[in-house]
Amino acid sequence: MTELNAIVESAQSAFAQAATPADLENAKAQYLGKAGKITELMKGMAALSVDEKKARGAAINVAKQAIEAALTARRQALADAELDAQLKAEALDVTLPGRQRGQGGLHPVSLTLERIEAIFGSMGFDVAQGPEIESDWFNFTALNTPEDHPARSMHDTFYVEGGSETAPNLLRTHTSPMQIRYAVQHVKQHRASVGATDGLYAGDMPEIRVIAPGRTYRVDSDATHSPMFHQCEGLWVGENVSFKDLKFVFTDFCRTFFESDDLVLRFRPSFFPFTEPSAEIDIQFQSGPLAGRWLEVAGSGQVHPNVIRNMGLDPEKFIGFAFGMGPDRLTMLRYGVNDLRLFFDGDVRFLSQFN
Ligand code: 2U9
Repeated sequence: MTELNAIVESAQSAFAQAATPADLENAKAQYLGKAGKITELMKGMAALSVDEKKARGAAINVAKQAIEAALTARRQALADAELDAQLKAEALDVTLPGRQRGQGGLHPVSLTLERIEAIFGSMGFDVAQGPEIESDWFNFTALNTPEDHPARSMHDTFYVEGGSETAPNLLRTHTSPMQIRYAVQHVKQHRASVGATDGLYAGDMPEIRVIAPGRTYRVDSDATHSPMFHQCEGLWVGENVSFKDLKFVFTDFCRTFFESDDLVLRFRPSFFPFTEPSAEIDIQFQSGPLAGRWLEVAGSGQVHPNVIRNMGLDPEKFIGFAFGMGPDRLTMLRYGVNDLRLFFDGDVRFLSQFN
């Protein structure tokens, strides 16, 4: 039966050459398929006698079983090889360093805001947060800046449609509106608790001591101005508050904030519609890298009587001081950053240096 042996050998060699399961199935079809060599041999037995069929059939069956055994062995070998390759590809290198989740941190301006809040908090100031979309009334008019006031042009901002005297219609240009909101609420609650009647309030009242940190907006953009910037304003209203309290509070704040007792303050006369008299506050370090230069850090003043009235208080009885500073600028000074835009570009290489 050399013919059958030759077929078996050729099947074994075809199976051995099949490199993939698909190749192997194609090779199988050539031998065991409907038109395969073994099937053709079976069909060819039709003309043989019964005895010849017996002998020929048995021989073909032996060959068929040998081919099937070769097929099964090759199938197993290919499956083993595939599994080996997969295991190799997915092998874990336990000596590789683990994947770490990137650690986040606070934005440098947020660090400054937290610092400011902690320092003023320790001096008994409340922290007030409020709307960034404000009404004309709280942003300007209540702060002694009526519609035709020239100071409005320095506060050019983004207006949204609609709006009326009390409906929000602009992006706030400072955080002062939050302080007047806070003061009005404080006075209202106190009046209700003592059952005070109409008119400006002139009775006893706990002092108003509050800071308002947050985002503010103006149409302005260069290395030291951004259309969105931060402010933190402070307000202290009572019966006996004076400029000397302002000077003490602000000196203490600057020394704590900059971690240096080696700095002095100077008050330069200025103008703000909501304070009278008003002053710019400059600081000068006596030592260190910034020593000798006067640096403007805040505006301030005694709260204007019209603003005290808009809180519902009698300006003959109540007096106060206010100040306003730019946390962006304070952050630049503290860390020696010279371009404000770096804070808002969102470049993690810059921002991650502060944590
Ligand atoms: C009320 C009454 C008065 C807040 C004040 C300033 C002076 C001031 C700016 C300085 C630089 C902010 O960052 S900046 O643009 N602010 O100069 N702000 S007095 O006066 C108030 C606030 C609220 C009810």
